[in-house]
Amino acid sequence: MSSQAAAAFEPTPNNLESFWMPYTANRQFKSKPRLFVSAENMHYTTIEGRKVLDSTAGLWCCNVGHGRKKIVEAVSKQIANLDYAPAFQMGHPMAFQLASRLSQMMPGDLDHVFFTNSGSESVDTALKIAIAYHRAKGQGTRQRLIGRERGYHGTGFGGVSVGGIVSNRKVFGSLLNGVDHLPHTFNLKEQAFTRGLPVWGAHLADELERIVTLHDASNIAAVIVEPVAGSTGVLMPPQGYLQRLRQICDKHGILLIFDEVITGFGRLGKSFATEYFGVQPDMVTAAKGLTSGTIPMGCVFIRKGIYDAFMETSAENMIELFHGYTYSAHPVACAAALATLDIYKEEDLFNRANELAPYWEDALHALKGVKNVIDLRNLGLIGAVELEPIPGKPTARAFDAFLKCYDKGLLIRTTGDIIAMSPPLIAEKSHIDQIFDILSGVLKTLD
Ligand code: PXG
Ligand code: PLP
Repeated sequence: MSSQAAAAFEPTPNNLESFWMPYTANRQFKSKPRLFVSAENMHYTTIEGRKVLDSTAGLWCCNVGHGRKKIVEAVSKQIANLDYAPAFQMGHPMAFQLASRLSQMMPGDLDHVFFTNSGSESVDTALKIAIAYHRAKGQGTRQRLIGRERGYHGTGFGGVSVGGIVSNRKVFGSLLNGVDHLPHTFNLKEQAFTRGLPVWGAHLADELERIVTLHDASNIAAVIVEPVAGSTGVLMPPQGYLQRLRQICDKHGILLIFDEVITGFGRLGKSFATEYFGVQPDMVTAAKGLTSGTIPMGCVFIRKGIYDAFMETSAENMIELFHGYTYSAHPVACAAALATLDIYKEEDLFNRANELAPYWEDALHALKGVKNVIDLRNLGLIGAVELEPIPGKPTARAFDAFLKCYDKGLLIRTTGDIIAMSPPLIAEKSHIDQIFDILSGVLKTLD
């Protein structure tokens, strides 16, 4: 063993420096770390032994709550039995079982599933399939991609390119070319304090016609949108907006992709937003709730006609799609996903979320009139509180709220000056009461 390798095995002090944390104010964090060491049901436990109520399902992912025995057992059994199987040119039975079960959750012919390890990979997968699909259909000029301002589609170059959050884009160069953005659908003046879907804004879908006129439909592959925009601070689609996007895409032969990384697996009180809104896209990207955050895994749902186009245009012994990941359909992730789907079903969690949603809405909107609150938005078990920024110090007020809630035993999530919440679907009314008690108390103490 080289002396350098040997040194790596020496016990070293637990130095916080080496880990470059993702999407984190590293220096602020390392000066006053916030560390979780365990979790059960609705609560985390900090390294100091304090309980913290989880109003965010981790990062929008732990939909069945924490420490669920069924998942723990399934994963333990699987890792002992088959730890890994090559993802390319080999398979294992659970991958097929999982894909079949997932495809039953989707309407119509959205019945093929491609596995990834995250939402970012799901998005890049869907964008690549869209471009390759048109080529397989003899329309190889359809290469342009259309995203939306304020959209979040993960951190791959594809996802950042179609995404529309300036800070995620501005220092990363020219990104993908051939990308346009629809306008976002938020308008504080028209929509403030709306419960559920805003009435104003469906006309913004018509901007797609303008982009089609500019480039011609023959050059456009796909439109990708989040049915409910999450990361940017929770923006609801105006009534009729998604239906209109579907109509315009149909008219011009453009594929419609719904990015359901957040909205999938019960967040809106239905299996997917696709079901909630009754709009069928051509592909759906998912991750997070697929394994309730326990093991990294994502997937893309793909309509049969898209899959068939690849099968029909290549020789039978040839690879039809040159794309995939070492860990696509990882056996341990499949075990976690199957156990998670069992829990959703056994505990009827999507309906449970649906039944809890009005209580959640009322609790959220009771914050109207609290100091600095300029908007409240909700759908299913998603809620957002938008705060008036401190002049010259954007994001500071919400971050202060985050730190103070954490001290008082509540985990919230902030983006800009917006607080976003999305509790596990197992939440009780008493948890909701506690979330808003702590939050309103903290908001009243802010500058
Ligand atoms: N698409 C959407 C719509 C997402 O919300 C991704 C893609 C990327 O997924 P991965 O698994 O690669 O992170 C996401 C992820 C937040 C927050 O607080 C949101 C996400 C991730 C982390 C934090 O809003 N969304
Ligand atoms: N980089 C190198 C050098 C690799 O060999 C591979 C996969 O074989 C990758 C990146 C991609 O890794 P993954 O398949 O886990 O996405």
